[in-house]
Amino acid sequence: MGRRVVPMVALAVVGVVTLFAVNPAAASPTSSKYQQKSASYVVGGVHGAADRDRIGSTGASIDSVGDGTVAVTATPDEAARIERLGYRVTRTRTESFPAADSAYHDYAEMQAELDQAAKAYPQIMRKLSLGKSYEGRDMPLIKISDNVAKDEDEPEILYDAHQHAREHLTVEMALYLVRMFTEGYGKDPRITRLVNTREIWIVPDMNPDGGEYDIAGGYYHNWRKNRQPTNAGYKGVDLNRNWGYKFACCDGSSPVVSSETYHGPAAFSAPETRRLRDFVLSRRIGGVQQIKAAIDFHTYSELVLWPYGYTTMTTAPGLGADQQKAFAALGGLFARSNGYTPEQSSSLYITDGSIIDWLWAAQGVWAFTFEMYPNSPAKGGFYPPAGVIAAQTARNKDASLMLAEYADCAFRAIGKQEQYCATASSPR
Ligand code: 0X9
Ligand code: CA
Ligand code: CA
Ligand code: ZN
Repeated sequence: MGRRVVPMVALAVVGVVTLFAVNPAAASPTSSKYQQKSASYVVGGVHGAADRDRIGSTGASIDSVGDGTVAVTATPDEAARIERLGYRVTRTRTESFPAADSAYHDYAEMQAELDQAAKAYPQIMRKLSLGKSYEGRDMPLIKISDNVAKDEDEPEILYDAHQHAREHLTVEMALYLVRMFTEGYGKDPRITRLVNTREIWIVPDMNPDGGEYDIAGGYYHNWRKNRQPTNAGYKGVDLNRNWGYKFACCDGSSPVVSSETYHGPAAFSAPETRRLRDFVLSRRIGGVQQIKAAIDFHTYSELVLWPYGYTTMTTAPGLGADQQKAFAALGGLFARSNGYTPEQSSSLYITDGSIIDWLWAAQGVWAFTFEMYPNSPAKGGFYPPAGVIAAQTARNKDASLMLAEYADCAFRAIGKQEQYCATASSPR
């Protein structure tokens, strides 16, 4: 283990890790535009469309309409304006990060930033929903493309984040990608071409319940799993052991409910994995999976990983020699751009029921796991200071773009596009 930190084994030093979590010098803004912090409020005394229009005209976004109430996302200024119009305004209780780490987005702040981006870029971005988490939180789904309202015949890409609750930097990564594709459109030619020729799906928060629990009470809980109760009173299924390919096959997960890698009673027993599975299945059109490539973001160890996780064999059923070579070639390209270490996922340790094994074996998606910053517990482990967010998300810009560029023909990475991809030869 001298060469690098193995992520799950890093659990053993959890006590040390938390010490690094609080760094008073760390808070620093991540991006220009969305820095006024929005929050969720319930507005009372709302009796019809005219009231809702008045509330909306303050700039607040109306998230849902209740009986005499509306739920809104608003900045403090907007909330004050709504109050001055004569409505009752109550802050919805949500968890937030410790003060030193307040540049990290909690659930409400993430939703607010996504709402604002969707409002600012209606031509190319839509905020949709995967459905609800176990505790009923909405799981946002972002689509970015030209003619975003239309399902066009363009290679589709999936970026998902935050299967593991304490891996908060991955939510920042997803928000970075949203900003990169929206703010870069029409400015950066590479981004513009991708938005015009791809359909990009971003799932910023696969585990909203676990994420909020992890920061509850103003300190970190080192929580990994979701928050679904098990039969024995313990809570939580490891979402990245709950996927339906070779589920629980190979000792790469645990049947013990209290375990950090508890795989759940059955594949897709967790609502959160079901939600993303159902979405991915819905992208199978006329028997052809539209999503061609994916990155599943985790922390930490600075690794680029590819299938399979359930076996250390480099080729296996559904993973032939050329496919393996293409995975390794792409992984190598990504790793050269972000400075991570590239390897087959099982060279870390065996994982069964992980998302990338399912995406590849069941759906043919060129799926990678990125383990982000840091590469050691001494740099913060799962809780690096907020000051690193900007650099450590931007670090994956090029690799994320390359994934989207190669989505039309991954075999181009080994020069075999003629053989395998018929007409495709370069990014359109
Ligand atoms: O164990 C995991 O799920 C990932 N490491 S973490 O520390 N973020 O929990 C690694 C998963 C890599 N393996 C596969 N994706 N198969
Ligand atoms: Ca399009
Ligand atoms: Ca499409
Ligand atoms: Zn993880």
